[in-house]
Amino acid sequence: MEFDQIIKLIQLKFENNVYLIIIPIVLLIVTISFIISSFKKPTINTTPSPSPTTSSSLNKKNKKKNPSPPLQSTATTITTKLNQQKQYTDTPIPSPTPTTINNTIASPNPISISQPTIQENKLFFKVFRGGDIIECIKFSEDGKYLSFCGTERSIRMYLFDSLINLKIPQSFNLQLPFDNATCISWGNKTLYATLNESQKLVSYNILDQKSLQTGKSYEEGFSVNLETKSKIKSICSSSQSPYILTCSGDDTILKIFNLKGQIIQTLNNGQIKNYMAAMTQCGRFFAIASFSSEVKIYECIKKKDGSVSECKRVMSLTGYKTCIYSIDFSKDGMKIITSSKDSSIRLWNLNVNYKLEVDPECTYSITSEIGVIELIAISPDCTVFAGVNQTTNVIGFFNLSNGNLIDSVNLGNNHAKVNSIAWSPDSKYLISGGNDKLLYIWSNPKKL
Ligand SMILES: *[C@@H]1O[C@H](CO)[C@@H](O)[C@H](O)[C@H]1NC(C)=O
Ligand SMILES: *[C@@H]1O[C@H](CO)[C@@H](O)[C@H](O)[C@H]1NC(C)=O
Ligand SMILES: *[C@@H]1O[C@H](CO)[C@@H](O)[C@H](O)[C@H]1NC(C)=O
Ligand SMILES: *[C@@H]1O[C@H](CO)[C@@H](O)[C@H](O)[C@H]1NC(C)=O
Ligand SMILES: *[C@@H]1O[C@H](CO)[C@@H](O)[C@H](O)[C@H]1NC(C)=O
Ligand SMILES: CC(=O)N[C@H]1CO[C@H](CO)[C@@H](O)[C@@H]1O
Repeated sequence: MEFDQIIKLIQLKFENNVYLIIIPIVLLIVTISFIISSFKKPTINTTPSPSPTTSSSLNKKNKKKNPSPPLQSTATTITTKLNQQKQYTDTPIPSPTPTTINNTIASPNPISISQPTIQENKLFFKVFRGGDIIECIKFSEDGKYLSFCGTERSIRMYLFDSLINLKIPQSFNLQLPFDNATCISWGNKTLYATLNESQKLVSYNILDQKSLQTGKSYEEGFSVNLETKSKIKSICSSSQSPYILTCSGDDTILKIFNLKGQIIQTLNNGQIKNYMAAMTQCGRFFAIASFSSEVKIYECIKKKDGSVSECKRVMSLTGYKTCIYSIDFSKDGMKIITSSKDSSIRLWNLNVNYKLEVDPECTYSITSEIGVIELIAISPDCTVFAGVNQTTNVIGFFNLSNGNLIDSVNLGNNHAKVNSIAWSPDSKYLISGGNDKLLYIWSNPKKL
């Protein structure tokens, strides 16, 4: 039945009380359109700016443009934000000034935020940036910095709050010496990175906001040779952990460094190929996903002075028949989730008496509804986990308590291969990034 037919019907029923009908309908339409508009990214200006429309749409697209000023910005606030950003940028990224004032930006390095185009309710927004492929995304534990690296000569740092709330986010880059970073990880106000060509482990002390405003945002720390030719798959650290763990892929070597960058221990996981390592927040345990069907869990013993004396294998997750692609610990370290080549996802309870050689119990094993999951991450609030199928580029959000799929998004083409995902520490957002060089910021479907 057509809409106007319905109206007619209602009108017939109520005879002359037309206004009684029209007013509620108008109210309904207004409410619906309000609901629809509230699904869109809040910072995007929906109210038309007093200047010509090109200006407002240009501002939108230019939000991420680094030091080059938004062309038509009439608003003075934009300028202030730009100045702010300049202070946060150690070395401004030279970006050619766009020559058009159209919606499409002529610059080859567009850095901007777009309105949602896919799965509108879940995509909070996406960030177009001037960089290349994104390999690794990590949040600082306090959620202040969103950092990522990839095929570029710098590690990018966004002040996450400004990325979510401001038109011009505050950011700076950590410059890398003729190299690209493959993995990054946060410690106590320190960022650790592994470099691709020089095979080094490097550290950067991230200076606080006050120092940022004086222009200096970081200091270089140590730089040590990893002494491996194999590609580093993971680096693990935390503000509480007295060590940094690196996990290399082909030679299956795990290296444990103290926070000064001195090697403490070298371990061979001996499982043909390592896919990744994960560590508990406090650093007491770490686990390795590998080509073998067994996940080995190691414990690191602390000495009285807080440093690490030794890490040794204490538990195993067994029962799989295929290789394990990805693992993640819950924030409290009591659970671990695993995803394997046979499309199964298993949650394990680690709260067992492993000293009596009791192995962790499998809480559930489910078959993933989105196929094989190669990246898995539990939300910090321990309610959902996200999983990525890197062939279809589907990101699924699952209920952690039973493994049910809550929601999914599909990036759907091979150029968009997702290489990394990271939860914001408040569990509100999942960030993904990969071969399409974009950062996607997804809303946690449980928090919508
Ligand atoms: C910009 O807009 C003008 C007029 O609308 C059009 O002639 C021109 O081709 C556009 N330029 C680009 C790069 O889209
Ligand atoms: C690392 O180096 C290899 C070649 O040595 C290259 O194929 C790969 O793209 C590089 N990765 C990054 C992130 O630069
Ligand atoms: C982090 O470092 C600061 C000093 O730089 C220290 O006061 C603080 O206790 C450290 N936090 C942790 C969790 O180790
Ligand atoms: C992703 O999912 C599809 C469909 O379930 C499956 O065919 C594919 O094998 C999965 N990806 C990988 C890497 O296995
Ligand atoms: C997750 O599952 C639990 C237990 O079945 C249920 O109580 C909860 O509502 C579910 N959460 C979501 C977001 O589906
Ligand atoms: C070793 C090295 O620097 N590799 C690449 C890092 O990324 C840039 C792109 O920004 C490439 O040009 C380099 O070749």
